[in-house]
Amino acid sequence: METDHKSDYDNEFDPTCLFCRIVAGTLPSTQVYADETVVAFRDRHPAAPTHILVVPRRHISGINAPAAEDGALLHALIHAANSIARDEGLGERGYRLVWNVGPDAGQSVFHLHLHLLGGRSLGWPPG
Ligand code: DGP
Repeated sequence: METDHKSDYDNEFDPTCLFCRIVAGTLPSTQVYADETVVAFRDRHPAAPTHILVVPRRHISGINAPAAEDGALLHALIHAANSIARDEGLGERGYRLVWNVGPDAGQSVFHLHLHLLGGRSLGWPPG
């Protein structure tokens, strides 16, 4: 799949950000979805048989950033996540969508990303 989308879309880009570079195609990833707003790729350290990260193309530091409170952006991310989950065969079994925010939640990459986890029974409460 074509991964160098940056020239197609005039969005904010932080060259020091890992996920900006993945979105731009300058770092490799296994991409499973892309549209004009959102890119999704498989997590490098999967915590479940299906573990996909759904990210905006533009750089936003996390779901707690003011720029994340954009209805159209949130709609695009959630719509993409649900569509990917169906494509991954998780529609019936179910899946989990997770935003990690800050140190207690273990956020390690400061480019907004929605985790899509599934393919096994997921425990609750999370660890
Ligand atoms: P979080 O802890 O919520 O910030 O999640 C960051 C996730 O990003 C974590 O599950 C591992 C994943 N990750 C980190 N570096 C890379 C990478 O270079 N490629 C991919 N595909 N995933 C990465």
